[in-house]
Amino acid sequence: MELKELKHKKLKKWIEDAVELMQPDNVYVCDGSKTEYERLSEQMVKEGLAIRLNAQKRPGCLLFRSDPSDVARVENRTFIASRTQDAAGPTNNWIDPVELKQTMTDLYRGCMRGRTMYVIPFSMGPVGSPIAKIGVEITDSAYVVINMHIMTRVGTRVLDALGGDGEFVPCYHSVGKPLKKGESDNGTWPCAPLEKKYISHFPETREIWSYGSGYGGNALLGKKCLALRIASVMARDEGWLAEHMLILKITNPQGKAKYIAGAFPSACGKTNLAMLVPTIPGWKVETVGDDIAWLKFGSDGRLYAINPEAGFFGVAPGTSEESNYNAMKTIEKNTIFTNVALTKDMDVWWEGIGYEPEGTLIDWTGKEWVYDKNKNNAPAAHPNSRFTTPASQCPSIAHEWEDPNGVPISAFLFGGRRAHTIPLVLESKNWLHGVFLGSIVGSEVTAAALDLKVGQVRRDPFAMLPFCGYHMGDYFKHWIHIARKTTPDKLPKIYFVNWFRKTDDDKWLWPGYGDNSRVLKWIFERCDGSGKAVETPIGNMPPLDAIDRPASVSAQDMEILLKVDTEGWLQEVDDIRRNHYPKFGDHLPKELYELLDEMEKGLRK
Ligand code: OXD
Ligand code: MN
Repeated sequence: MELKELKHKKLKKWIEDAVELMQPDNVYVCDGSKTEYERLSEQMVKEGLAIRLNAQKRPGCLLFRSDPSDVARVENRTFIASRTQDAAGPTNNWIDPVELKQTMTDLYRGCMRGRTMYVIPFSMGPVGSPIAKIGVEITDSAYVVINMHIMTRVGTRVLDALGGDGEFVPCYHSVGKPLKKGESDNGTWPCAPLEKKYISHFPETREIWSYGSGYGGNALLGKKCLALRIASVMARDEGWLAEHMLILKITNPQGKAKYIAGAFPSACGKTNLAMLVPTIPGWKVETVGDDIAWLKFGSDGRLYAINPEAGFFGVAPGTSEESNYNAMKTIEKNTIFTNVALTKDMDVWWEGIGYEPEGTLIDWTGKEWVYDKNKNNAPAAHPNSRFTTPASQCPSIAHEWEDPNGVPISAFLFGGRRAHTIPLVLESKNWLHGVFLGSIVGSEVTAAALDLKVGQVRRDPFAMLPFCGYHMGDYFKHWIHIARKTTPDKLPKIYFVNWFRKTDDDKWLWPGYGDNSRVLKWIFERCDGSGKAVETPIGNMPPLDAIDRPASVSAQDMEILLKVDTEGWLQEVDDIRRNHYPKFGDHLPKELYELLDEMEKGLRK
């Protein structure tokens, strides 16, 4: 579509202003068609940016290799530029919005020279759903366009829904590498150096400005930027919830179904849980979403969730037939792989795929790589290498995954990667206590990527630390207040789970994966009014016989998994009181301190 054909005056003016600033060679409004996807894919193959994979083994699949400086979300270059620093809170990077816009306007000036500006109208949520939101991303990356095709609903149908004056979230994106006359990328991934990367959010005006990175959440602006950081602010203002949560459907042998949403920090197996294959006979788990949930109250007073995304942007390493059968099936076709290894027969490979590679590979940096049983060489696939794949291809996708009204949620899960102290499962005493549990979520650092010691607990409340667009203390308040919109019996029950307990000699106590269905079964039964529980100072817990024990777990280990570790919890209390809660200053709801005191008292009895 031509720019002049656009009916929406505000949108047209916004694009024209961007064209004047960024000075692209061409402007192209995306229609979202398969032909468009194919044409751009072919163009990138020709330019040497993409490799077409084996058409028999991986039909419709592409492989990209990014720049080694552009392989992940850049939290230290992500900004919440609210008018005041206090509004962004202590856990976000803040720059004054006027100053930041000035800096970025200077970077954007002429940034698309030699390139095409793509205009991507996209919907987060089924087009036309009362819960959905529309965004428009301007980008100079064809890689971003084809990824957005999979991750969101893109194109003319979105412009139709927008009409002449509908609301949209404007999103600027540029890889930050203008081309001189006659210059080309020459097959190398375009991006700007780290200190020039900015992933910026302006919560009051609901704008997103991203510069310098072409990768994942930095560049696919519907995901973390719109659906979490900006949407969390909208949700606070409009009385709903935008959460870093998977959504799954669980059905018992009698055919009764319930929906569960779960928040886990990155790298805790959310995608695996969302696509789990139960090990208990007769139970079924289906997928509604694997990363983000938007929740609103229905007229019946219950919370309904939609998955605002249309695809999965999953971590490849560790994904295998055993760990996630459904993901492996989903990515057999029409999938974009980024930074995985390439085999001789033009297929993909990564660490933890479940089999050894044959012969020499090409690693994610484009170099020859030989498999070493002793794992002495650097990984062939980048640890954060990804697949972008349509949710509709997932064998476990629930038929109602695109229901515009969402699915009614019976339970929320909060969890992290904790080797000690946190039991396999714990039920909150009530909503407020559930908010308390959400506020203290922590996960052990798995790689020395951050400035933290491996094994050290990083508190990540509600798994929203990198994704909340405002002060987290106020976010806790929002969670407390939202309960007033309905009656307690209509609210989801809240659970703390931990699949990652270890023995003192570093062995897993719980098998995880499909066996997590045993814990989901207990949660299902609790929500159904039949499951047994005992009250403890930390919450309600299943008695030993309430969870079907897998054959690989001894009765003794089950006792450890379901025991209240008084010493460990007292250390938690101390850490929360000293290091965690004080960060939020007087924004921290006093009710949460009261619950901390109450828990400590109970543990010392
Ligand atoms: C993700 C993340 O990519 O949470 O989903 O980091
Ligand atoms: Mn995520």
